[in-house]
Amino acid sequence: MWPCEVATLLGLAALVTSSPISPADNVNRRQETPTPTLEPCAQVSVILNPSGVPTDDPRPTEVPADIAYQCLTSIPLNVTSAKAILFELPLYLNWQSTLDVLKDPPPEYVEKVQDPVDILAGLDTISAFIDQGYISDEWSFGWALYRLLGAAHDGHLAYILDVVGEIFSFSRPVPLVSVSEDGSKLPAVFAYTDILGLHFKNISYTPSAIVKIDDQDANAFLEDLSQQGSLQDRDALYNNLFYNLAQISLGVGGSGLGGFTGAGRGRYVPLNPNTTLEFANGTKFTIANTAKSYFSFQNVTSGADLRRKIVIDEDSTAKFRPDVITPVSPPPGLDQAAAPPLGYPTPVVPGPQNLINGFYIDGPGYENVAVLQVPSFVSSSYAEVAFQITSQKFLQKAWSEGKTKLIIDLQANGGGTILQGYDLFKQLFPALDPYGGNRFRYNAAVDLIGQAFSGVVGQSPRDAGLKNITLRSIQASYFDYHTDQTADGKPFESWAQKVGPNTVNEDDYTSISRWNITDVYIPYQSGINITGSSNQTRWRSEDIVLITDGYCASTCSIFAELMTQQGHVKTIALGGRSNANKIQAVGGVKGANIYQWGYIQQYAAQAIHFNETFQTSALKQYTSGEALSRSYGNGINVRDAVRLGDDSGIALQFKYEEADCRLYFTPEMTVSVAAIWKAAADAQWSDPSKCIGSGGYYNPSNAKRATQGKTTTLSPARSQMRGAQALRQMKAFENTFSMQTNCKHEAHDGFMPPC
Ligand SMILES: *C1O[C@H](CO)[C@@H](O)[C@H](O)[C@H]1NC(C)=O
Ligand SMILES: *[C@@H]1O[C@H](CO)[C@@H](O)[C@H](O)[C@H]1NC(C)=O
Ligand SMILES: *[C@@H]1O[C@H](CO)[C@@H](O)[C@H](O)[C@H]1NC(C)=O
Ligand SMILES: *[C@@H]1O[C@H](CO)[C@@H](O)[C@H](O)[C@H]1NC(C)=O
Ligand SMILES: *[C@@H]1O[C@H](CO)[C@@H](O)[C@H](O)[C@H]1NC(C)=O
Ligand SMILES: *[C@@H]1O[C@H](CO)[C@@H](O)[C@H](O)[C@H]1NC(C)=O
Ligand SMILES: *[C@@H]1O[C@H](CO)[C@@H](O)[C@H](O)[C@H]1NC(C)=O
Ligand SMILES: *[C@@H]1O[C@H](CO)[C@@H](O)[C@H](O)[C@H]1NC(C)=O
Ligand SMILES: *[C@@H]1O[C@H](CO)[C@@H](O)[C@H](O)[C@H]1NC(C)=O
Ligand SMILES: *[C@@H]1O[C@H](CO)[C@@H](O)[C@H](O)[C@H]1NC(C)=O
Repeated sequence: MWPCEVATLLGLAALVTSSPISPADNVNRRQETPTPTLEPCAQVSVILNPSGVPTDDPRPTEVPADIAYQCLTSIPLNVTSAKAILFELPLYLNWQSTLDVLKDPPPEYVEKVQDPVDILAGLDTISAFIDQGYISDEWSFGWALYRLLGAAHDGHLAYILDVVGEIFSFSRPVPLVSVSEDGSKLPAVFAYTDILGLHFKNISYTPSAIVKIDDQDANAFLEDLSQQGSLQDRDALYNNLFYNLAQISLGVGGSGLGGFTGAGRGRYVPLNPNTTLEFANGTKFTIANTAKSYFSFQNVTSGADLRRKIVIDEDSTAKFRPDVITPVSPPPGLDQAAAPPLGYPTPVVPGPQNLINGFYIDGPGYENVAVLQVPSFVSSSYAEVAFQITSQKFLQKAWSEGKTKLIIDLQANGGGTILQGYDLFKQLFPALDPYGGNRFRYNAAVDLIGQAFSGVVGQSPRDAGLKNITLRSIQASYFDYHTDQTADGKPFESWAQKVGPNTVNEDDYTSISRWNITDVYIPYQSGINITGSSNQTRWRSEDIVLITDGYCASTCSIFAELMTQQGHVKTIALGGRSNANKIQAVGGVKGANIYQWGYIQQYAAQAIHFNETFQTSALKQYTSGEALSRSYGNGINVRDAVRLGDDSGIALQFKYEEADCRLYFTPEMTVSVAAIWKAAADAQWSDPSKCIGSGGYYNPSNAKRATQGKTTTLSPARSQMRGAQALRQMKAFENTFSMQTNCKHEAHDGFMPPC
């Protein structure tokens, strides 16, 4: 079993408390299984293939959660493979912009946001655990890596080993919400079905709050569980456990029915056989936890057999399920409007696939308010132009129809194409020059790639019409020093000037750079030209407000930074833990760029191709090795964002910043989003006393809660599309499970009933 200090070192404390499946439990349970002679993975095979041979669909897709867990932990560890992965990981982790700071972050971050983590030291610890026999199966190895990186609470940073991501999706089939009865009492947790019953007045009982989960205080249980998420802010993490209309509006691109149900990255978190909910009225309700698998598991006889058939053999029939259609390239029409999202009114100007929509609010008192709902910044080529046109059309229409107030609803916005964030800002503040300062962590590979790329680009002028696509992609990359401008808006004169390194708070970074939004390669990078709609601001800063549920990450954080720091626009944050403190508006990763690891590998190979003297350099190690070939999903945050005029050198990721106003979710807001907009308009423009939290912002007891790692947020520019697309696919795949898109219910009255 895990010694206590071992678990703490690895950041596994929350696993022990919130998912009390320790290896010791596992051993006991294995002895109690109904068919003790059958290996756990063979039991899975029997459950998923009841007749033993391929049968007509539908076949079962679910097994009890504990059998899935026992199966995963029965896959013997291939130590050679594990050691190779541990050797290779630092090559990529060296690109993580916050790698050094995470070891010793600014005190305010540690006090109010998350604990420090030394990731490279953690790898050594994992290696030692393998040597000492604490880690002896593939899943425990993969999970230790996942949790170690998860402790960074950086939505751009992940390494998901095949066995962790590919085989099972754990699920608790009961979505919850946390709501305040009247918008001012402390929020309490309810089963979403109860809230629906209340809303439609078709239940005979009075819904009762959930006070305990698995015999623990419900809030404490949920706060611990929420720490499995990838967001950094604790209130945002808490919100992400619950059913949320904006997440549902994104379909498979959102985090489904909420982290409590196992949506998003919650699906990797192993579960006990059941979850017991205890309500305030004394009723107890036990739900069976499950694990779903898309794999057939045909004839799988043991963990070792599973590894052979599923992890190693890509084409195995044990993997193949004819009833599952894996998402491939998007079908046509994805730049078109879809049906209005559940719980939303009909948009006045609908955007592509509910990635953006413009609304008015029905009802007296709100005639002058327009709402631009922006739950995404796209990140996929098919909808870039349609996305931009939607905001252009809507803003013009709203203004010309007398809407003097503008709500920008950013709930659930995990990012997307960086330059779409700039474009929306420019449409609202055309006279302002967006700052968006960013920097890489200096490392030898960044420098060498830049030397190689900047060495060849002079061969041809920067020209969007360039026929040589290799040259074009190199010229459009960060590693051509002509890309980007200096902090004060001048061209870089050399790669040496761009790369630095500059020592900031004892760590080395490249020079601050900023996107050059008039660069000829902007359309190549983002699919659009950055416009700006007119030469004067129409809405004044105080006529605009941003609302978030804390889930504002990546490009959303870039946009929010421009809007608040340069546009002086105020923010309203929704939900949060059950207290009356102030909360942050931007609770997701504030890093400015994600790379997929394969992208780094490809850059390194290209650099060697252009300058053969680099064959013997640090770049030679970036071959497609074990870490990449066994990765189900990965990402690295390569750029810090830094604030205009801030001399502290601290990346935005480590800054704690309260929203200007906090509102609790009410029951109605979880069924009809217009209730949110009305409350936001009231608080912003007529009654600021509606905002919660005049008192102290921080409750130290929360700091004692466990310290762990959930959801992904993506945002590269076009030149980083490979990474973006891979991660988008990964996210879509993750959420296909939790969204249960094949469930038989139809949508009722604008909401999606849980199924
Ligand atoms: C900017 O304002 C001037 C003067 O009002 C006007 O002539 C011009 O068309 C405007 N430009 C744009 C792009 O709106
Ligand atoms: C263990 O992994 C190594 C590296 O991938 C591989 O060469 C070897 O065949 C594996 N051994 C087994 C028994 O699968
Ligand atoms: C109440 O009505 C809603 C909307 O028609 C429906 O989805 C839900 O299943 C009903 N609940 C019960 C308990 O009948
Ligand atoms: C207690 O509350 C739960 C959850 O709202 C509900 O399902 C149950 O029917 C209630 N029990 C009684 C006796 O009212
Ligand atoms: C829930 O799981 C526990 C084991 O963790 C088991 O002892 C208990 O009987 C289960 N309860 C129900 C109602 O299935
Ligand atoms: C599974 O085993 C059965 C019986 O031995 C055999 O007929 C079938 O072909 C096997 N299926 C696969 C996919 O190996
Ligand atoms: C494109 O440009 C690269 C870099 O200068 C060069 O190596 C390559 O030969 C060019 N390809 C063609 C087809 O001209
Ligand atoms: C931005 O890009 C444009 C077009 O390529 C170029 O003319 C301009 O000099 C660049 N600005 C800076 C500051 O590099
Ligand atoms: C961007 O502007 C350039 C120059 O006006 C134009 O050629 C190009 O088609 C535009 N691209 C997009 C995607 O609008
Ligand atoms: C390769 O890189 C070295 C070191 O930066 C440099 O001296 C040399 O000129 C480069 N060669 C080419 C062909 O760019």
